Amino acid sequence: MNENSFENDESMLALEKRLGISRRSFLQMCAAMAATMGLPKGAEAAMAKAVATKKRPSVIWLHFQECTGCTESLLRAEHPTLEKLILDVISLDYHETLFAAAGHQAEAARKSAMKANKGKYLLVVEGAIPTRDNGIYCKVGGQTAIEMLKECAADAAAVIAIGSCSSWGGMPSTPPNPTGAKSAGEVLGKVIPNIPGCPPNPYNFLSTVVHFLTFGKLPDVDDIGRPKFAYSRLIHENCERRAHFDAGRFALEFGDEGHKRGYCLYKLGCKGPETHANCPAILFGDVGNASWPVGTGHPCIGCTEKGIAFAKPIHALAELKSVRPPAGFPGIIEDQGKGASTGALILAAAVAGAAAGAGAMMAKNLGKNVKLDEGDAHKKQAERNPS
Ligand code: FSX
Ligand code: SF4
Ligand code: F3S
Repeated sequence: MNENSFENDESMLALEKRLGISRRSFLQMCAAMAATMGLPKGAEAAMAKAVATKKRPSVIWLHFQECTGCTESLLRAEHPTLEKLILDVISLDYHETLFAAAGHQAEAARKSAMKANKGKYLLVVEGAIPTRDNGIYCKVGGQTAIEMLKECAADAAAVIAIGSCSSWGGMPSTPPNPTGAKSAGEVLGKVIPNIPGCPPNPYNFLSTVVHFLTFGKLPDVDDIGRPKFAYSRLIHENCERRAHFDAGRFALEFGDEGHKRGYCLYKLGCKGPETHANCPAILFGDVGNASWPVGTGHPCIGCTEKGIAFAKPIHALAELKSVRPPAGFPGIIEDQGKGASTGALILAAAVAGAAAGAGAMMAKNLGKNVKLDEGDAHKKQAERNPS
């Protein structure tokens, strides 16, 4: 697929106007989403067509116990395309943070959107639901969060939990959990699709919604409801510091020589080895290479994973789920190793037909007008880790 495939396509011309971005950038984003989800060749064209022509699904977005970071991360993307695309792909019919309306007006808008789109709307839930004392610790328009969630879920085509709070309880459920905070799935009594992260990555939400729009169903999920394309791999498997882990080169204190050199953060408590997410592959905020927690020099706290974030001490060593470290560690002053370069991974993705991991590595470089060949990747690595 290239931009010429849609040259005189009126719906695509209209979309260009609507989004204020070129067809080329839009198609690159679709290709990135398709690669992120490991979809077969041709899916990107179907996704582009669906976004350009299909009726936008009505979305009712509820806020319960949370910090609104999920919404903020969707709307404060450095790259304006993402925010525009999200707001273009869905018809956001109820969202307490973004609504100009207030009080009864807002509640009336929610009820009329639910009625008009009965059985077809997507319900997105942000925040945990307090269940102690009949849920009195969170009320909106006189209803408890429990009542509102159940009422809105009854006629929804699908319910998606966004963020760790609604996915598994998140920060509000930290022991001793004074409000009895629970996930949306627990309150509804079933496993629902969820996109954990505190905050979650906006690309994972956008990809999930575009999949729904294109194929009429949500992407495949694991046994706890997380889309497999985003959560089937450990952070540790895609981390740019992995070569240091394997070679036994660790930062032992913030600001020490190993930390300055970009060594592995395992001994500072990095939970990458026991946390499933695609953060190192798709990054955050569209600001370029290394824009994810470990990339900036902070250990992963396991924010996507129940029982890790807000539960395990931040400095505690992670359980190594897939790989055991060597019995003895070399000193931290050895020469740095070199991991797979981004260029090599892009090539691998092209050869392998966008297999989930390598495809995601490719995705992070698409749509950003950054030419990352092998030379650039090495240069960037050298800038990050001067030796
Ligand atoms: Fe905040 Fe969302 Fe964390 Fe929770 O994200 S970023 S506390 S997951 O529900 O607003
Ligand atoms: Fe990366 Fe953390 Fe794994 Fe080290 S322990 S390689 S910093 S994910
Ligand atoms: Fe969260 Fe760890 Fe990713 S802290 S954002 S899962 S790197």
